[in-house]
Amino acid sequence: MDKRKIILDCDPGHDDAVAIMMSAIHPKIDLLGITIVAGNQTLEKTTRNALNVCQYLNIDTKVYSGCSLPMVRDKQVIADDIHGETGLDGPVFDTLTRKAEDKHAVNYIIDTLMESDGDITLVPTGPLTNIAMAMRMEPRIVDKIQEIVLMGGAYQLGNVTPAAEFNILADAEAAHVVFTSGRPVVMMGLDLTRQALCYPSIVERMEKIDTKAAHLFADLMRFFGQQQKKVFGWEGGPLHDPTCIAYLIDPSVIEVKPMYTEVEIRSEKCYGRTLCDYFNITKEEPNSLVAVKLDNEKFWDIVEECIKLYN
Ligand SMILES: [Ca+2]
Repeated sequence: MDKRKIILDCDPGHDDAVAIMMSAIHPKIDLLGITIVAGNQTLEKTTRNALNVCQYLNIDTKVYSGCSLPMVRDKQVIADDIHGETGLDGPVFDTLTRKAEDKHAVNYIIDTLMESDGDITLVPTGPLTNIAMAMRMEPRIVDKIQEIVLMGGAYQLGNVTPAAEFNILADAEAAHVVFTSGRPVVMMGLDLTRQALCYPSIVERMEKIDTKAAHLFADLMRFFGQQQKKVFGWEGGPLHDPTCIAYLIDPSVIEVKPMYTEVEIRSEKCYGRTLCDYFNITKEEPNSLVAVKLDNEKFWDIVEECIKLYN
């Protein structure tokens, strides 16, 4: 079977944790490395969370810590209202013995791409700082990237401001670098991920599988669901980041539409907006495939399949 080689660049984060879980085990994915960026919580915490998930699930993929601040702005936006004080509130982990590699995530991304045959897909599920920094530090990597399948943005409603989604808002300049890089971007925005609400019935369905992964999933999603209800009033939390992984496993799970997308970096109120030209009003050549529709049944079947693969 053809395995898709990926680097998962994440900021765990409840939904990032599930993305790690799925990408590390599925036979269609070759998870080369996990790179960490500040986002849902500080870099120290997001790195720790990734290591905790890997240790708990016996995932031996190396973890590289990356950028702790956005490229231009001097303050890191975090999402502790959704992900809690640790950034991964809910599950209880054993004492952490695993450590991140000494190499910086940006250097890892550059070296891995430069040594590759152009067959690596980048999967960013946090702010795009590490990816954009790598592109600026070594522009030759850009042509080596097979595809960028990211979670971020929205062509409709934002979630941190009325205009913007968290990952893009947290480092809009970095997002601008990525969207103007010339490489194909597949954008799993909020329009799509809000179709992946993890209702209590889904949590129960997964918990019944009764593997370590199943219990971790349930502990994560119970906390995540509660917070989402407080902030957005939904009965379930949108499982944002795993949509990228599901798409790589089976592209037919998500319908995408080519659009020209620009990231707003000048506006005060609309900073971080992904301006997706749904109707091609500007007549610009599309630079992104924007996700519009999720096959809900198929998506949860893929999540279930991954959880079942852990014994
Ligand atoms: Ca994330």
